[in-house]
Amino acid sequence: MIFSFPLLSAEEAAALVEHGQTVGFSGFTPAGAPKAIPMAIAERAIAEHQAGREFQIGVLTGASTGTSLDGALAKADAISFRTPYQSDPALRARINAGQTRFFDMHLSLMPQATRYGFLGPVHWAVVEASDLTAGGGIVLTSSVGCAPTFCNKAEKIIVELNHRHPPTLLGMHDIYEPADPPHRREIPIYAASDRIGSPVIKVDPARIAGVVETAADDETHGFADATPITEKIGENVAEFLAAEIAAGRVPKSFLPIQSGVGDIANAVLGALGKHPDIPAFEMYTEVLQDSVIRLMKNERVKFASSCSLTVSHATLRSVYDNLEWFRKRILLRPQEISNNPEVIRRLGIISINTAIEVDIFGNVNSTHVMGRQMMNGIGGSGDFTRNAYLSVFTCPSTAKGGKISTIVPLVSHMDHSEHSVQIVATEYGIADLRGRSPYERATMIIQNCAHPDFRDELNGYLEMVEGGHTPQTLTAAFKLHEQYLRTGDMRGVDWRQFVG
Ligand code: 0RQ
Repeated sequence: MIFSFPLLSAEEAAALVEHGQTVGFSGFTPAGAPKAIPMAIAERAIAEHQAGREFQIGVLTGASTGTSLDGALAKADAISFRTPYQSDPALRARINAGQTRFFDMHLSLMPQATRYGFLGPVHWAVVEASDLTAGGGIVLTSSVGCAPTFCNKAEKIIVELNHRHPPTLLGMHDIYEPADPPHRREIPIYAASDRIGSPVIKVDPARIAGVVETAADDETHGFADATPITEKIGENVAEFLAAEIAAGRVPKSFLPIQSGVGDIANAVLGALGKHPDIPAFEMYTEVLQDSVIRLMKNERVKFASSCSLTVSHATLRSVYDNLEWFRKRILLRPQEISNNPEVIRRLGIISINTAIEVDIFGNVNSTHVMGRQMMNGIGGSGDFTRNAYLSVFTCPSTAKGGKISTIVPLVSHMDHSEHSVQIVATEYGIADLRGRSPYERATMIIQNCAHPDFRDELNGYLEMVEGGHTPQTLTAAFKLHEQYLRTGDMRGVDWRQFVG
């Protein structure tokens, strides 16, 4: 027993979950996701399938999880429905094969959608904890995600008590759930470091069905070192923001930064940290990567509010070894607060996210390859982009060895529209779309951001179009994509068939 909670094996916990039920798991990209229980549920699904019985569950999380959760359950064909974000190759393959229903949603909306009942009943909350208090206080681990809402909404809770995270994490989390309309009030955060909630998730102890003890690392990995291309993108963004400060459009004290996931995001943060004209800054973001911890140690990042600590094992260990120092500088919040539109607009966040492709008018595709294949999901990029003081999208100008231009006439799937996207940055430069007409945006994006191998082709498209506020030819707009799908190369599109 841990206090009055029954101690269970992972298999005993998995046996409580029934076919057709929905489970809300803690975890966010993939920090703080349970590991032992989902693996045991996957084993159970395999055994049930071998016995000729159905076994699938609905899987709700904060964001992506690791191989023990999304990976194991997908390989066991145990997921009927999944939301709001994923990045596991096995799950992605099932989604793109039409075998798993996936609902791609803004991460800030996940907790309220769960509370409003939009996603149906939640039968179980399975949450990773670093400690439990006698009164039913759950101390989370390296993320908050949607765990508070799952705990409050689910019929029953199972806790995975992971001894890899110290109980002294108490105080790193700020748990707050807003009231629902018509009773919602303002969220009283006026600075990235403001605390508004409780350090633990408070639940009725009677709702905790059991505790499974584990000692497993987060299934995070480090990021690749900056390449010449990601480094150049980072420098371009840093130069642009320094110039905005110099021009008086961004306060001299700078503004809090939100940064997406991945190698480009890591390189951009590194460049911001190095730039002599950018002062030490704060983060109000959803994911903290290794680069932020490094910048904190160098006193270039003063404070970071986030939803998760998605860092390498060595970096997490260094945080835990100096917990008193970091506790004053890092706060982990639920995703409906880390990604909250009201707070993002109030604090004046500069958002920096990565695109799969951008069109010449400034629409951004963050999620689908060639319009059809789901990559990860929109994640929090829309929460931040739509409400940012300045919204930036970065991407290399080409993909797949130069055969794909990430700058296209029309995005093959749209996540962020021209109305929300302000700055586009590639290794070639920056396009500042603020206050520009569609034609001006198009010439600027082609000139400043497109790879030289594709500039003539994109200009050719623009020259071919006759008139209209947004110069677009619907029959030709996907010609680059269509040629790539046919030949494996977007280069050398011939527009003559579309002219006259
Ligand atoms: O595939 O590895 O097989 O070569 O896409 O691309 O350049 O490595 O970039 O890892 O930063 O991911 C948009 C997916 C970028 C990510 C996306 C191929 C490319 C490669 C990955 P390979 P890169 P990244 C906060 C914000 C949405 C959510 C978000 C993402 C692979 O940033 O999921 O922003 N964003 N959340 O080759 C075909 C193109 C391509 C392409 C890239 N045009 N066509 N393939 N690739 N461009 C975090 C959260 O919300 C949790």
